[in-house]
Amino acid sequence: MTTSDSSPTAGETPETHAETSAATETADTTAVPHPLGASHPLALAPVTGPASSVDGFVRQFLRNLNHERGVALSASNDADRYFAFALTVRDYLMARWLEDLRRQREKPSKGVAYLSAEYLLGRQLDNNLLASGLTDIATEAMAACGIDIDELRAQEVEPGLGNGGLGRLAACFIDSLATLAVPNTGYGIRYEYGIFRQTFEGGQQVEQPDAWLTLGSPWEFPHPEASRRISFGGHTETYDDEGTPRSRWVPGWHVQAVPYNYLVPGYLNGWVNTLRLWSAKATDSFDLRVFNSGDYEEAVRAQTYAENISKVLYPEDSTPQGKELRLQQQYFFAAASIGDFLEQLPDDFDLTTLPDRIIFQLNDTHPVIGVPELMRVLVDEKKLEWDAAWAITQKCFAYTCHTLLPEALEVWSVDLLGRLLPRQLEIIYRINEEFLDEVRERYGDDEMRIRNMSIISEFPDRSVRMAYLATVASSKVNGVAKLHSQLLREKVLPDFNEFYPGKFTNVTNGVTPRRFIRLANPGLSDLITEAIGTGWLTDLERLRELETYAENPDFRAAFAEVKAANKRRLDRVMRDRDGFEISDGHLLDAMVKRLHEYKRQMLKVLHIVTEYERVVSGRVAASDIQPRTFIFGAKAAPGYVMAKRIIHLINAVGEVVNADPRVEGRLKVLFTPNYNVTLAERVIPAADLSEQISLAGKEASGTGNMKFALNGALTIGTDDGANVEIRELVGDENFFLFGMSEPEVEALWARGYKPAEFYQADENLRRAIDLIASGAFSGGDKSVFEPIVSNLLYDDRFMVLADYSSYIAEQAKVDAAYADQDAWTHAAILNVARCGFFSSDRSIRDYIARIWHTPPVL
Ligand code: 26V
Repeated sequence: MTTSDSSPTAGETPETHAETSAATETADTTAVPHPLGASHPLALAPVTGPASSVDGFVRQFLRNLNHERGVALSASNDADRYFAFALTVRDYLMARWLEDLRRQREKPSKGVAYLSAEYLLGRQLDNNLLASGLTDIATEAMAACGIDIDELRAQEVEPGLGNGGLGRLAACFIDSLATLAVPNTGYGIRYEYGIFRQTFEGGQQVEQPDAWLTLGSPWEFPHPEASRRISFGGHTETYDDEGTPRSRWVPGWHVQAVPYNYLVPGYLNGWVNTLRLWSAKATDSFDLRVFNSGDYEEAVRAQTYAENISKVLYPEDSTPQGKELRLQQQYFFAAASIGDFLEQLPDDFDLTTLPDRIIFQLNDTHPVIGVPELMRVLVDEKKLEWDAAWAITQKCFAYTCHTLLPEALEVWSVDLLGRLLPRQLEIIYRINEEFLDEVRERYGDDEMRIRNMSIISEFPDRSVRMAYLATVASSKVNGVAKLHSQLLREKVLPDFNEFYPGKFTNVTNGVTPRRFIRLANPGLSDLITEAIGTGWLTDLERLRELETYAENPDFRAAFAEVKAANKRRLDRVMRDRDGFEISDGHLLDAMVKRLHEYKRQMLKVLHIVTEYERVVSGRVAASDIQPRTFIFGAKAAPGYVMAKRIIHLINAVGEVVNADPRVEGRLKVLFTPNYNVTLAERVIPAADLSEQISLAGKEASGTGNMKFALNGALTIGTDDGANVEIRELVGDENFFLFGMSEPEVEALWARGYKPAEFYQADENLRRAIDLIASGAFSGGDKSVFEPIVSNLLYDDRFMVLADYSSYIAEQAKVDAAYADQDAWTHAAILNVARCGFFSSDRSIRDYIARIWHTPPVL
C-alpha cells in the first residue's frame, strides 16, 4: 500500500492540512499498482487522480468536508463525513466520466439505452470504491482521520427504486455494461419515495414511506438546465403541410422532466456510463398562466399534480391496476429518454441510420409507450414518411419479457390512452391496422387469429395489449431463462412466434459478481483469489478452476470456515437490527424474495409446521431432527390481501415455534422485516440452503437463486425458471429437485386438480393444515387464518398441496445430506465452481451477440 509521508500525524490537525494544501492542489501522481495487474486486458486505467494516494484522499476529503459541507472535521457529524467521503470517491470517478463522455461525443459508436421503470441499486459507496480501486486507500485515509469507514458505510440509505427481480436485474446490467465498456445510458425515474419500508405490527405488514432523499444523495448530479418538456392530454388535428396532410398533437398540459445523472463505473477499467433518472417538476409556463389568472391555489394544486408523477414507486409487481398515474409515469420517462437521446444527435443526422447508433431496450412493457412516441417524433416532428419511420422504429427497439403470469401482462384502456395521449393512441391504431393487414395477407381472413393477435383487445374493455405492441415493434423479443423463453414462444405469444420467425430469443439472466460475490462475500472472494488468482471477477467462468479444489480437504475446511464466519456476521447484523440470533450449528435455510402466491412461501410454511407438529405430537423426538433456522424476507404489495395474510401466518408460526421449549435449539423461524439489497448482501453469503420453490412454469427466471448458488448455498427447487439451468450446470447430485415439471402441472390442470384429495392422502399434510386451522398459531382464534386454509383446500391456484409430499421428502434428503458436513461443503464448492455462467457479464455478452450488436469501445 502506498502511503505518502505527509499524511496527517498527531499534532497536525487535518483541517490545517486541508486549508494549507487544498488551494494549491494538483493531481497527485503517486500511482498505485493496478489491482487487476498491469497486464490484464481490462487494466487500462492506472489509479491516478486527486484521491489516488492516502494523502491525496485525505486532502480531498477534508476539502469536501470544509467546502461542500461547511464544517471542520472536529465539528462534523456522521452525515457530513459520509457526504464528504462519498464526494471524494465521486471526484475521483468524475475525471473518467467526463473523458468517456467526450470520447463518445467525438467518436460516436452504437450504444444501448436501457429503458427501465425500476433500478434497485443498493448502496453505492462500496461499489464505487471497488470499481475505482480506492478501497484500501480510502480505508487508510479515514483511519488517518480517526474515522471508522464502516460507520460511514452505515450512513447510506439505499436507493430502493425497484420492487424486486426486474429492478435489481437492471442494476446488475448497467454494472456489466460499464464493466464491458459498452456505451450505455440507463434511463428511469427518480422516485422521491422508493419501495416502502416494511415493519411488522402484531405480525402484520405495515408500510412506511421510504424517504431516501431526506438527507440528499451525494451520488446524483441534477441538471435542471437540461430539463425536457413532456406533454399530456389535449387533442389531435390534421393540417395541410404544403400539400402533405399531416397530424399534430395539441397537448393540454405539460410537466418538466429534470434529469439527474448518476455515475455507473465499470470495474477497474476506467469506463464510466451514466444512469439518468427523471424527476417531474411543474412547468414555469403553466404556473405563470395560472398565476396570472390570479388563482394561487390552483397554481399550487397544478404543481402538486405535476410533481406527483415521480413521487412514488408503485409497489405492485404483478397485477397492473390500470392506474392513470402509472401510465403518466411510463410515458413521462419513456418520452423524456427518447427525446433526450435524439437531441444529442447532430442537426444534420440522417435518421434512417438511427438503428446504427442506438438500441432502446425495453425492460418489460413499462416503457413500451415509447414506441408510438418515437413514431410521433419521426412522423409528426421530423416529417418522415410513415413506412420509413416504422422501419427505423422496428430496428431501434428490443423487448424483454419478465413474466409468465397472464394477469401481469399490462393492458391500457383505450379510454385512458385517448384522454392522456391521444396522438400516441392514433399511432397505435395505425400500427395495429398495418400489422393486421400483414397477418391477413399471410393467413387470409382467419378472424379468430386476427382477434387473437390484435394489439387492441375488445374484451372486457377496449384496451391496448402492451406486450403485443412491444413484440410487433421490436427487432427481438427475449425471455429471461431457457424455460421461460420456450414458454413465451409456445404458450404466451405462439402466433407471433410463428409470424416472426427468428424474432424470439433467450438471454438467461445473470447477477453482478462485483456486488454479489466480491462485496457481499469478501471471505469467499479472498479464498477464491488465493486458489485461482485474480481475474475471475470479470471472467466468472474461471470459477471452474475451483472444481479440483473441492477435492482438497484443506480447501474444504477453509470454505466451511468462510461460511461459518458469514453466519457469525449475519448473527451480528440480525441482533443489531431485529434482535434475532442465528444459532450455531443450525442449517440456515433462506427464503428471501417478494411475497407472491406463485413463489409459494406457503409451501415453506407447511414444511415448518410439519416439522413442528411431528415433534409436538410426539411422532418424532426433537433430538432426531436436524437443527434449522428458517429465515424469511419478503415484502407484499400493500393491496395484495392474501400475500399479507401469509406474512402474518409466517410471523405467527415463528412466534409459537420460537417460544415452544419442545423444539428449542432445533427449530427457529426468523422473518426479518424490510428485506432489501443491503440485507441480501448479508443473508445470501451466510445461507446453507436456498429455497426456489415456485410452481413450475411460473417464475420467469429468478436471480436470487443464482446469488445463493454463487455464494455456496445448495438449492432446493422446482424445475422452474433459471433453476433448470442451475441444476444442469451443478449436476443433479448437487441440487435438491422436487415437484412437478411444467408439463406435469399442465397435465394435472387438464385432469382437474382437486387439492382436497392431496390433503386427504397425506397424513403429515392433513396434520399441518389442521394445526393451522385449529387456531394454534392465532391464540385459538380459528378465523384468522381460515381464508388461507380454505384457499389451499378449495382453490390452490399454485398447487401447493400437489407438490407438498415431494417437497417434504426432498427436505428429508437435505437433512440427511447436511449431517455429512464435509460432503455438503464439497457440493457447495461445486455449486460455486459451476455457476460462473450466471454472471451478468455473460448476459450482457449474449444481449450484444443476439440483440444489440454493440461493440465494446475499449
Ligand atoms: C410488473 C408490474 C405490473 C404492474 C404494476 C407495476 C409492476 C412493476 C413491475 C412489474 C414486473 C414484474 C415482473 C418481474 O419482476 N419479473 C421478474 O423479473 C426477474 C428478472 O427477469 C425474474 O428473475 C423473475 O423471475 C421475474 O418474476
